Parts: sequence; C-alpha cells; structure tokens
Amino acid sequence: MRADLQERLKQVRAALARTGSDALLVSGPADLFYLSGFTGDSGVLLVESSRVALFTDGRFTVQARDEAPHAKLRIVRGPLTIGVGQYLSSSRRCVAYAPSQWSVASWKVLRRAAGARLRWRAADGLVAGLRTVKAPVEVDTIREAGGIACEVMEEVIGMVRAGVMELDLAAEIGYRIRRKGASGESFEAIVAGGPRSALPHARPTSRRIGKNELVVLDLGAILRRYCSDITRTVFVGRAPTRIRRWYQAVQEAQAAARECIRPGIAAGEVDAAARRVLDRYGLARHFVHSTGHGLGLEIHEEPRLARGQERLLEAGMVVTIEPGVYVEGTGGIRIEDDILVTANGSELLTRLGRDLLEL
Ligand SMILES: [Mn+2]
Repeated sequence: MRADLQERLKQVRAALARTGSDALLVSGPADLFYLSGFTGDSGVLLVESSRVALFTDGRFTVQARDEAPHAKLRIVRGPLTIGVGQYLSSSRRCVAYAPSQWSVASWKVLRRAAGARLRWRAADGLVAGLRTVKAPVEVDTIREAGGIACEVMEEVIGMVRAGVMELDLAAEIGYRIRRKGASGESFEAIVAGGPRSALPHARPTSRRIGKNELVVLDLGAILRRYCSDITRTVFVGRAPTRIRRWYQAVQEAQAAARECIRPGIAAGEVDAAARRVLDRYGLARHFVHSTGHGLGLEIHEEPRLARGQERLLEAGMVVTIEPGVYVEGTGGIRIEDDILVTANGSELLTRLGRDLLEL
C-alpha cells in the first residue's frame, strides 16, 4: 500500500478509536479519495481496524481495482446505499459516519437496510480534520496548481478591455487552465465588471466590460485533485481617488492578514487583522464575508478564517486570504492569495503582483 495512505489510515483509525467506534463509513468524495485513492463518482468506503472495503458499482470495477488496490472491492448491484446497509446488517458494530455527507433520504435508506442491531455514531469532520494539515507532496501539488492559476490570471488580465464580454473572459480562463495541464477549474470562474463586481460571488454574464470600471477575476485550477484559488481586481481606465483608496485599504488588509499567519495563531485573529484595517478606512461594513478558508482536495475546507474562530493554525495548513470591499451600485474589490502555514510563519503559494492595474 502507498505509504501516505497507510499513514492516513493509521491516523484515522486512532481517531476512530477515540470515538469508541469499530468502523468508519466514508461517502464524501474528497474523504474517500484521501483514504483510498479512488476517484469514481459513486462509492462508499468502510474503514475497519484491519481492513478497508470499497463499495461501488459495475461501472467502476476496473477503475477501483486500479486506483484502490489495497481496498477489498465490493461491487454492488442496485442502489449502493442498500448494498452497504445490507453488508453491515449482519454485525453489532458501532459505525461512525459524517452526517454532512448523507442526504436525509439516503440516510433513511441506509439505516433501514442496516437494521436495528447496528449502532451509529455521528462523527462529522473526523477525516476533514486530518486533511487540514497537508503532507509535503500535497503542498507541492497545491503550489503547482497555484502557479497555473497565476499564469492564467496574468494572461487573462491581459485580455481585459472595454467591450469584452464577461463570459468570453470566463471561457478563456477555463480553456487556459486545461491547456496548462490542470484537469479543470476549482469552481466556475468569477468575472464581474462594473456594478456586478460588488456581488462577491457574481456569475459571468453576457455583459460587456465598460470603460472606467472595476473588474474582479476569481479563478482556480484543479491539479491532481488539489485546488488553487486566486482573485485580482483591475480597473479599466484611470481609477478615481475614491477607488484607489478602497483598493489600498483591501491591499493593506490582505497584507495585515497574511503577515500574522504562523502556527499557533487563532483563525479568528487572522480575520480580525484584516477587519481592523478596513475599519480604519471606514470600510468594515462593506466587507461582507470571511477572510479566508482552508484549501486542498476541496475548494472550501477547514479551517475557516472567520470572526471568532478559535481553531489554531498549524504548520502544513493551506489557507486563502481574501478580504474585499463591496459597494452596491458602484463595484467591488477583492485580493486573494493561497498561503501555506510553515514552522516559522508562512509561504505564499500564489506569487503574482497585487498592485492596482489600470488597463
Ligand atoms: Mn477563495
């Protein structure tokens, strides 16, 4: 078995023992990949003290054998959930599971199929918790995914001008990300011009970029399953004083948050550092989301860098830092980078200039 998988299974079993359960049922795709290597879009993993079973259907027989050779393969005919439940029904075990990975409907089916003798223990975040601290090979992959995101950002910024459609720029982003060897986008890229840039999660539209307006570009690449995430904001034309001031505030807030990242600092402290700067500019009420989030197999993971979060950062965590200012009717500014928490501080994984570009 791959050494990293062996280590992860060892850790997950130790965590499992602490909850007093005999087995862990994993259905979230990221957790499933993390513990088995399987990338098929239908599968459930059962981790027991001395073995691992992968339940999937006939479409994935070859793929599962290839990607997860250490797991005992169980090909289910009919609904996967019923197959898993029936397999478990013969035992009196206590099985841990993550409620957030099950729909209410599937959960009912699973419980019914598993019968009354089996005990269930809700244990959300057991694998997600392990995933927060990345191994060096995972960091290298995110760094590489970050490099692709930076290259695409730079190229697409070069295409921003009055008259170009948001959707055309978004299409360029998706195309270029794949041409650079990534398997896809971490999320549907955001390209938002003018007043639409004030919508933090705007979807690209057929609107054309105008003169004298802000444009927010937010994109990410998925490389070997790992995500990157970067945002830059540019101005088409010469930015008025008010916009320059907003930009400077966001830039300073982002730097303040980045600079305080180190092992042992609370996630909420990083968020507070960004908010303090924006408050000094009188812009805190226009910062309508949290400062950042963990990044890895999923685009949004633990830890959340948000108000009041007491979770302490640890070396090996990868987080985004992305404060923003959004003024309804006028526009928005966000600057986002991916950062690794190191033993002594932090390392920037998305190296791309962030001074205001006037195009
Ligand atoms: Mn982000």
